[in-house]
Amino acid sequence: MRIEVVAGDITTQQVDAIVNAANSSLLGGGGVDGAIHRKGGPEILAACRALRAGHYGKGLRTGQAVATTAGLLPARWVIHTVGPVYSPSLDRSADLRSCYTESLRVADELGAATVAFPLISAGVYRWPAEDAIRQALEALRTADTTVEVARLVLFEADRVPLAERLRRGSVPR
Ligand code: AR6
Repeated sequence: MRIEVVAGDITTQQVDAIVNAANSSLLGGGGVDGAIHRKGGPEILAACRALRAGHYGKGLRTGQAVATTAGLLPARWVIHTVGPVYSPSLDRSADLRSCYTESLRVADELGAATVAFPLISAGVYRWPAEDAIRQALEALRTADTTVEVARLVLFEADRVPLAERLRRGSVPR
């Protein structure tokens, strides 16, 4: 799988699937979740409500992923995942990496070849950006998937040079 790092807005990505940093309710929120629902239109929320009425009655667990239509967005699907809230005392990084690998597993099931990811947990959930990038790249690199391109879309353009260096493996811990 090719890994790309770009600056931008996930809602405009021309890929098969975009990933949403959702919360367990699946019913929307702020940040990237708010942007996806706003630009994708009510079809996405309707699909999320249907999930809640069915298999996901208790919501989506942290580190899990599930797909819906992408509504009016250029992508075909939105893959919703729930990142962990950052904790300075508990290591929740396995849950964070699971968001990436579970999203790729769902992408495989859909037959999506190109998938764009936001920097999961790095906003409202307060994960430090550099470590969030490291966890994302580590999870993507080691994933067993048929996805051909994984694109990490950074809303904060000033994070791209560091992310590029980490992607190339030129920054030690
Ligand atoms: N495109 C790409 N990245 C974006 C966009 C966008 N349009 N908008 C924000 N980001 P966050 P979390 C970046 O807070 O930390 C929601 O309320 C943002 O700058 O969206 O996982 C959910 O409903 C940051 O780097 O997600 C949950 O309750 C990254 O996306 C909660 O927030 C993630 O920030 C999830 O928090």
